[in-house]
Amino acid sequence: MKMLETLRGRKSDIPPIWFMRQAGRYLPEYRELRRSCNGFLDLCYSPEKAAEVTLQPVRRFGMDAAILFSDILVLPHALGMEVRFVEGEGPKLTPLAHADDLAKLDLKKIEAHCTPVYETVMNVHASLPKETMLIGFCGAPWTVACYMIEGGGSKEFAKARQTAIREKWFADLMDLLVEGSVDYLLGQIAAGAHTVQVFDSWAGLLPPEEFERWVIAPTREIVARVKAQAPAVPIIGFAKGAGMQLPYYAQATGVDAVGIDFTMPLEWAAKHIPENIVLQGNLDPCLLAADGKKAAAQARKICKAWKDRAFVFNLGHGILPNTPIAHVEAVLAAVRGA
Ligand code: 1CP
Repeated sequence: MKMLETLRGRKSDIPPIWFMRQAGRYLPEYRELRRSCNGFLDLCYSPEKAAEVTLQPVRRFGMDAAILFSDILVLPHALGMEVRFVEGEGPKLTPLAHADDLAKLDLKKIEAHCTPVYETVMNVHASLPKETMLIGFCGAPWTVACYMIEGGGSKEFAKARQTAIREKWFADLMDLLVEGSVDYLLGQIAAGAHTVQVFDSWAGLLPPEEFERWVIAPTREIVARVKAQAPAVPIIGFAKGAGMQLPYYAQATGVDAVGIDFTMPLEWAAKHIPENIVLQGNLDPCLLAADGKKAAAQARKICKAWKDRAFVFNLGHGILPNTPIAHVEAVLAAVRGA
């Protein structure tokens, strides 16, 4: 398995490739299958359909990895929160506002609630080509807490940030999410995930002391506890927007690989991320959607800049729904040297 070798530190002339959010609305076969479901969460909890969607980008593009089709908000849903996905608007949650709301969340619900997700992992595992890696994932506690407190997406997550500063119960919420994330990742690993990625999409919102407390510390704990049970499973951390804190994140959390977002200078990342950490990234999803030729040229630049490192070719954030398939093909051809 090429990507597994890369995650263990092996360099290669042609890097393994997958794209964040590679199963999704830019694929006609996804849109078609999605029409047969009663909403997005229904798809996440349908083991056959979710497995099919997971496999679509592998079949179409020969990606080196499949990422479980699910969402980071499945965990709060499993804990007992109300979560809905409104077409065109994104996720809506009944926000946590008081310490009392925490008492309603129950770690014991995760196993039964997530059984269909683990079944999806088993289904994908059974039909995946032998050389293709299966990635499980969760949201990092900070990012998941942002949605739980804000009640949905936001540019600044100002309510979540102020809650983190003001309320004692925020630390209890984070502890609960660490516990839940460990159980959830280990469940996916037991079902057949070969690696797991922790998505901290809103890591970049925090000043240094809070970055330490709400990004580094919980991620370090999750990594240590997953590794204690599954030492051979590599862990990828994606702390979007971490900027100059990323080398510290890479070293302090114990992850094997770090996602590099599209704002990071290539040479800076190659120079400052510790040598023993694998790089993953970082093509700009807007460049990919806007211009296939320029995206292919940039893809070659990434390969050149990181040729002396073990790295996984990816986007610097999730693929956009309006991305033309031809642009994806142009980038894959560029990376594979065609
Ligand atoms: O079908 C649809 O219309 C729903 C769109 C959609 C999809 C395809 C959502 C709603 N989630 C997903 C799948 C998903 N989400 C995957 C698996 C698919 C794949 O990668 O191939 C993964 C890994 C995620 C992770 C996720 N969900 C993140 C972390 C990564 C990132 O993009 O930063 C986040 C922040 C979410 C929350 C979420 N779920 C969906 C939306 C639109 C959002 C963003 C909400 C917002 O902040 O505006």
